[in-house]
Amino acid sequence: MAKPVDSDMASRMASGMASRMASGLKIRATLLEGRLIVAVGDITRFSGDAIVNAANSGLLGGGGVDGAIHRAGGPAILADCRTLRATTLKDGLPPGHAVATGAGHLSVKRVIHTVGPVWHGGSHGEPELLASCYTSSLAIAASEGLDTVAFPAISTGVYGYPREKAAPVAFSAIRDFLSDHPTPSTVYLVFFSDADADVFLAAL
Ligand code: AR6
Repeated sequence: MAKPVDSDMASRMASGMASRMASGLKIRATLLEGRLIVAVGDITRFSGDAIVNAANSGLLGGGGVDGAIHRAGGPAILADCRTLRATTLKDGLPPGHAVATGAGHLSVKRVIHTVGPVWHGGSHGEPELLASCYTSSLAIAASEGLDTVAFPAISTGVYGYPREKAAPVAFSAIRDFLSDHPTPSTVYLVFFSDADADVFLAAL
């Protein structure tokens, strides 16, 4: 027969569960003195100040995490993207750049859209462009006072950037930005699976 669980134990279990599941995501590791959290889950469930979208230059939606963000956020995000394309971004958003929109139904204030590089073997500026995605997105967060920001693993899906090569680029860009800026106070790197998070952690 199972042992009865006393109330102290029940509350310890509940609080442990809460910390492992903060912001709707499973926490896998905490780095950079608590300012970088490696998590697993669906980034559209993140509750905080901003989510970063791995978009394309057209900014009008797509597959992968881009499709998931537009589906979960609803039409307000696409409406903001269309306004940008009609005004300041007539030629689209270049790789390595970032721009913010509203977040529709998501549990964040802003979506920061960035365009990662397509992987062409690594000698076509891919690492610099990938680092620039993280840095440009973080610069928007800092300038808008967005304190908790979640990133997906930019370029590592449809755009084909090898996960183990993207990991140190993402980590260094985030570390360098945070060392110079108090905002955002906390960055989440959200992987879609435990296996993807394992690759990231092993590659550091
Ligand atoms: N939550 C967290 N991570 C996710 C989710 C999710 N809901 N869905 C996918 N991922 P990708 P890219 C992971 O392809 O490589 C789109 O069509 C996924 O496992 O979304 O930058 C755009 O419109 C992968 O690790 O983005 C562009 O055309 C990571 O997110 C193009 O894809 C990025 O995969 C951009 O390609």
